[in-house]
Amino acid sequence: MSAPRTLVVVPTYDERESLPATLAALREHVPGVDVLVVDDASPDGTGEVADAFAAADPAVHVLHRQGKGGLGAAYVAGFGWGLERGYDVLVEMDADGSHRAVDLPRLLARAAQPDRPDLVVGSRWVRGGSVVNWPWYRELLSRGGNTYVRLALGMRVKDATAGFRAYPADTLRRIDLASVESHGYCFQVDMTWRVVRTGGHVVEVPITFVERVAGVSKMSRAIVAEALTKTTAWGLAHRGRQLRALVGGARRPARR
Ligand SMILES: Nc1nc2c(ncn2[C@@H]2O[C@H](COP(=O)(O)OP(=O)(O)OP(=O)(O)O)[C@@H](O)[C@H]2O)c(=O)[nH]1
Ligand SMILES: [Mg+2]
Repeated sequence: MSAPRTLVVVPTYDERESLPATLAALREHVPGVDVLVVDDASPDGTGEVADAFAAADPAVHVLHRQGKGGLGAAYVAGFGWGLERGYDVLVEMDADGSHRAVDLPRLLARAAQPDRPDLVVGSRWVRGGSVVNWPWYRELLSRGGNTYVRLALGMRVKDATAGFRAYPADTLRRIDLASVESHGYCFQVDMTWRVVRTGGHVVEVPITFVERVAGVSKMSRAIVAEALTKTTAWGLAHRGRQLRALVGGARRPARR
């Protein structure tokens, strides 16, 4: 069997300083995969930096969008681009150096194992996973957020907010991508929940996550609030469905 065609989608907004090292590391550690930079008209000129890479390397592509539309919309556009072109596996990866290309072959190898997971998450919070250079409050937010997600949705996934992951194309085709409206890292929870709700098998592979050294984080209160509100709403809807199923089951007369 030939190797699956893989596309790494890298969303960028003002990542001029970090993008070159990210692309160089991808080309070095996973030379067989293609890369799509999805840039939202970054004011710092990241789009032109990406264009220069694409001009010099046929494996690098750039999708230019009109303006800052959020991480989720950038990924949905990038996935659409990749699905149209027949890629078998689509990868999410940040441009800021937090996700190490050196970890990607393990994610891809896991995706190709015979049990065929529907989603492979590069996880900070499983045994062997770690975070480098995070202040205590970032770790608390991520661990606390993930615990809340697990309790609200009843999912087993330890790092549902992780943004380094690999999807077989079939998984993305099954999900109604056009209806995904989440913007910030809530997008990651949204996608994980969609995979789980459609009966998908999610596996986690430990990664080392490194805090960015250049550029600025796009994390904001609005992004945390979006994740909290949406997760709570999905959790309530889920628990409501469970309750209705329980009550419906109790009312139904037992079959003889
Ligand atoms: N195209 C596009 N990319 C975005 C947008 N917002 C964030 N990104 C990119 O998404 C990736 C993750 O964003 P970060 O700012 O690192 O957010 P984060 O990883 O949650 O936060 P930090 O851990 O503080 O870095 C980076 O490559 C960003 O440049 C957006 O609106 N559009
Ligand atoms: Mg980051």
